[in-house]
Amino acid sequence: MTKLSPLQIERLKYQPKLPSSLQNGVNSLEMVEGSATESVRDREQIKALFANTYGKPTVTFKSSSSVSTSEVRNVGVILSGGQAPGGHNVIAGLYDALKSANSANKLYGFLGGPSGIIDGKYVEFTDEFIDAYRNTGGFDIIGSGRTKLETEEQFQKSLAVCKKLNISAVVIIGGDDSNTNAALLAEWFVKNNTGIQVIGCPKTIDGDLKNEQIEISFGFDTATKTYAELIGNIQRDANSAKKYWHFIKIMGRSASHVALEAALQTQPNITLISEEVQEKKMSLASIIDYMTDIIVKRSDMGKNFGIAVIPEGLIEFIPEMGSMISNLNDIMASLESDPNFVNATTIREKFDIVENRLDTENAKVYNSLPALIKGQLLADRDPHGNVQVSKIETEKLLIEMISTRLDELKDQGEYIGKFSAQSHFFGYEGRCAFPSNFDADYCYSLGYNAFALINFGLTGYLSSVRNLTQPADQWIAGGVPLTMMMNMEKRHGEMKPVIQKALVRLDGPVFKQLQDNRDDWAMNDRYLFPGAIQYFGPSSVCDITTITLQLERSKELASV
Ligand code: FBP
Repeated sequence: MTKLSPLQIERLKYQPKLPSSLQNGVNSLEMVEGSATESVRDREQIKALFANTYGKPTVTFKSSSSVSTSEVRNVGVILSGGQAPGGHNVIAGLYDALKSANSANKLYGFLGGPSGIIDGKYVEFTDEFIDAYRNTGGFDIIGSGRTKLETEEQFQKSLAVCKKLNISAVVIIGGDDSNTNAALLAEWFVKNNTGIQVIGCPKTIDGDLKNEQIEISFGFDTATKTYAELIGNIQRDANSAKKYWHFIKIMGRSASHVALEAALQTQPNITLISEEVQEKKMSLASIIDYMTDIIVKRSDMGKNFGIAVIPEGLIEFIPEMGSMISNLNDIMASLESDPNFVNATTIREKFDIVENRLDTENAKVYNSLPALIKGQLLADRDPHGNVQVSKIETEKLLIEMISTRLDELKDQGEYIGKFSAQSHFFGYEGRCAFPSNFDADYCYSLGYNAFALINFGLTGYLSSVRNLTQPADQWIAGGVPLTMMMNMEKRHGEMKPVIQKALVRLDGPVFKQLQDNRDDWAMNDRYLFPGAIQYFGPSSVCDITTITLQLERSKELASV
């Protein structure tokens, strides 16, 4: 028998909470329709591409005193993209809802992400199987992957697999790109009269799949708490040894929500926010000046130590870098099949091929970077055409450039301190942590609610659970049409329909909290030490969600 840790044993027993509307099961529900919806941008193009699923209303569920019977359904579920704490609970919630609606229902899990449905690789879930994964982190129950579902051939293969298993609905648990896949598949299934429904669930630690209907994606709560614990520990170490500057890059491929939330929980000396860098058109040189200035001033106060938090996606938001990377993405798409590039034997040859193809200004920017970063920028794109920022060591780039700047200042007699830096990257540490109580409850509710959407015959919807800063029984369950969140963006050099990413709003209350405090935090050590995620104890400690969600919700409620 597999040996379990004491915490594993305790967490398996945790019973996640549900919104009161879902507590009597999906057979005692009433669906309330909102008004018809439009996509966030590019309405005509999105409408034309999603002729069958566009414009549907949002829906919410209310518990009903009448009990309906539910026809037998087989459902397939896919975990897609990067891991996020709570994914197993989405599947557990879906399974429990499906079995409580009709014990003859079956849930299949497709293995290894979207490729599982294409290749027909699956498992059938049983009580025993699901029970071993309740309230655990990770996606290892069936694995995940980043295959992009978009071609006719992939859709045909998926249909054949669904027909073989008599599956009438597919649930895709994923972020913006994966739910774009869900929208495409939903549209194709309707267009081809297959009768198969598709429902998405909002996953990503990055926290950038959100809008008025989706308050937060799952995993953000646990991941930010995990990073905040680690940053707090490093702050204690820095404040004890007083000899290192710690440069901490934090995951979040594009938006800086994770870095911002972790910073609000820990109050480090420097926090960069990519969206601000872009808005203020800050060059790499001006970022170096900003950070160097704080380092010098702290040194003048006798403090040759500190903490800098850097969002993972920063490099793409620095205007000259963003332009160069976008040019580079298009070039890389065309070089994928270029034998000269593919067969180049040295990295120098690859640099030369790329530099010759880049526009003049972009070539200069590329050329100005250290070889380490130039090489990392050439790494394979993800299947959606994005540069893999987790592989670019921006924290090291900043350390190197700041060191050089400080040496210059030393030569000019303007700096006499000592700069010794440590670099860190916190990403994978948080993606598979035991879900917080919040994520355990939220995920279970999202999965349970996904089956309610299926039971009402909906397709092309994202499972939505709102009112999240209130106790779980007051959460509002429902669904949002996926097309409502879409716009057209360039991917792999072509315009494609995609779900719009929610970036940090510089006019929002969350960024303002940082802005109002950062000068104080820079010079005076206001470090907070959040410690490990709490599962037991006063609800203000163990059930409280992120500062981001609390500030955003209190602003929304104030404006009602
Ligand atoms: P998702 O958007 O798929 O949830 O993934 C987010 C993320 O964790 C990013 O924060 C990170 O840049 C990326 O995945 C890393 O991807 P990989 O797991 O392929 O290294």
